[in-house]
Amino acid sequence: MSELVQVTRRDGVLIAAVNNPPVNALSPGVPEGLLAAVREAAADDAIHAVVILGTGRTFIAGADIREFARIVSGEAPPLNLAALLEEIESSAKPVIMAIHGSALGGGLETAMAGHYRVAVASAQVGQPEVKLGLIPGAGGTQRLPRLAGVEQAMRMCALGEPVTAADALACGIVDRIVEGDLLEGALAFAAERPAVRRTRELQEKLLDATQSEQLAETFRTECGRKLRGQSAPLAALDAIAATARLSFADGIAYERELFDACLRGAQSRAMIHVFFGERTVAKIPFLPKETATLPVRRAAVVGAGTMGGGIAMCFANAGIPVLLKDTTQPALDRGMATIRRNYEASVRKGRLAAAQAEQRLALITPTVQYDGFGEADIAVEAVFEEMKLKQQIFRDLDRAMRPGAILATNTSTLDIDFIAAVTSRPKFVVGTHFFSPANVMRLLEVVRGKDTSPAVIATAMELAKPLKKIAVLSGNCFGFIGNRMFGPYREQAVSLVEEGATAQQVDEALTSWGMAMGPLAVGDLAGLDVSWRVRQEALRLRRPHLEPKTFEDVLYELGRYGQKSSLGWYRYDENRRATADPEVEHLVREYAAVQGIAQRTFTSQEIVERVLYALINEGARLLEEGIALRSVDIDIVYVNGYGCPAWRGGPMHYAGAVGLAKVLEGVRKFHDELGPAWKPAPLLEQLAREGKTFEQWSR
Ligand code: T1G
Repeated sequence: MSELVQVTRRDGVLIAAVNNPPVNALSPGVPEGLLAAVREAAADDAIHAVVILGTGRTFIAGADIREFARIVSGEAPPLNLAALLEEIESSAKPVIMAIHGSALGGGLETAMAGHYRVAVASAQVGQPEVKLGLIPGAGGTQRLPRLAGVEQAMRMCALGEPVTAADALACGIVDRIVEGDLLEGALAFAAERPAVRRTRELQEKLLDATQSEQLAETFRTECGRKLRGQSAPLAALDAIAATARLSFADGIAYERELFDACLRGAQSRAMIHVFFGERTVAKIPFLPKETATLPVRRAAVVGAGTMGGGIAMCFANAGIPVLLKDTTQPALDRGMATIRRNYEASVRKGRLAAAQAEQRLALITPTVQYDGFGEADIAVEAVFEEMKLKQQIFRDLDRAMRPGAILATNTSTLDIDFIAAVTSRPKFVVGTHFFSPANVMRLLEVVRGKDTSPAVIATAMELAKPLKKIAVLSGNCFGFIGNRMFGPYREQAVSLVEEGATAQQVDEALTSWGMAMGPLAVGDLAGLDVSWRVRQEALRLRRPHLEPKTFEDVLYELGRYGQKSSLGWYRYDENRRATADPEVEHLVREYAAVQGIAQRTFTSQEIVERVLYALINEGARLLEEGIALRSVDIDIVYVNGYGCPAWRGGPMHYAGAVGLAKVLEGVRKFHDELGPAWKPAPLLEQLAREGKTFEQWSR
């Protein structure tokens, strides 16, 4: 008995329990242990059935993702799960899979190689491989359609979302929902002496080639919209559609071919980088794991505007009572009305039950006073991006909050230390930069000031979990990680238009590359008045390499603030749909003539390099300065806060994919052509010289 698969016997049933914490991944030794258990059962006449389940918190949650890089590099043998599972399926004695927690990827594939599946009601099953740039590689695209039907299989494999045990029962993946103890339920199922039923032999739910292809086409369109640029979803659809024309064995071979192509592709490397990166960012090297955190049972938010209201919702959604303060009742009423509208929209979309929405609303207490702040464990300031105002609020909070409570600011660029300096408790002051809309965006930048204590940093990072955020720790600089880099990124986009490109050409180049929105359209979304104020503050702080004036200032001075004023870089209709505005083209050419800016045309590749290399170069500076702990922290900020596609892995991962020597060559060229803003970051030069990627660097 391997320690990874523990075998026991009861009532003539051989029980194989996978014991590979934390998620019972199919690491080397686990599939072999399962196969050995099934063979042991076959050889033992006293055994009439096999039950396979997971110990701890879940069934098998998939292949061991950490193995993939080793498989691609040849250090580890290719995945041969499909062959192992087929042998399990060939067992002459019924194999019953008992599912709790998550049966995902190879976990569900293993379950489907069983003859029957029972599950507890709280279990979920899915094929989320596309979220890793992969497709099911152990028979999932061939067995799932045979159990659940082609349409359900296409939806699960192409979109990657898991389904509940109840839905799995309804569509035929699961045979029974077990009340009470899962193992007892599985043993009772085995005691009914079910006949062996091999999934691979089921044909009645398969479709003919025409029907399969029509369905595949429908899902290709949906994937083109929801998963733009990703290749794995399309490969998964091809594998499933092939069930209409290939035998099971040939279907397995075809799936294998498509899986291997995905595994060796850049998109899978990028998405696996993001998968682990989203977990790495929670690990703070200088914070021992046992750093005590402070309790957060009650919260308070100051400012009932868009951000403050969204932040209050985050606390309410986590079940944490929260005071929401503004200076006037009308402002407060507006804020509460927006929150109520947001919850009503979630109920309308079926994301929330009406009762849940009411419960959450009831956790938000509007107030125009600081009364009650003394019971809060944390207050988050979310007012106008103006230092004097923030300092005044922190003086008030310092008085209103109990000793030991945390004072957090949602500032997106301003100096945390300046804010902490006006309080008696700088150790308890921290930045918690939410991204708009705060109740939707997953990213949370936690910003440590020079005096922020380890316990407060650990508490803010830990708070991300109940708030369902991904927290990334940032040092204290202008713009922290995301906005510090977004400055040069957008400045280059504006410069390209000043030099002859059109706004839509610049935006389309970046959206074709994969960004959710182009840099100029983002300016219109956030508000050119907001970015103008941020620029003025940056100029006042004498941030290096900033042009004193850009064409975007002209748009601001004309009152063209973007979507909020229906005019910005683009013209917006009542549904905020953007169209190119010839007036802007005329204005920017006029501006360029006055400024004496030479005009020329640009290719999309040049635009992408100009804008992304500026982002990467600034990211390298952040690493040198210790503002970002690791390059993956920057990648996670950009994937979760700025619309960078996971299949690009984030700007720093992308730099590695391009090759740092090539990036450096481009930066040097721009430095020669465009001046000091393009001075290559020493870290970029060093790593390019050493032939390394940013991921291979650590402080
Ligand atoms: N392989 C290796 N490590 C994994 C892992 C996996 N499949 N899943 C999780 N971990 C690690 C994770 O990095 C973290 O490590 C710890 O486990 C806890 O994870 C052949 C090819 C199961 C829903 O995509 O969705 O099968 O940070 O923090 O919030 O066709 O983990 O503690 O060091 O996420 O409770 C398909 C991925 C793989 C499932 C649990 N399977 N995992 O969530 O814990 S490809 C997946 C999850 C495949 C086959 C194909 C979640 C979870 P550390 P966690 P959680």
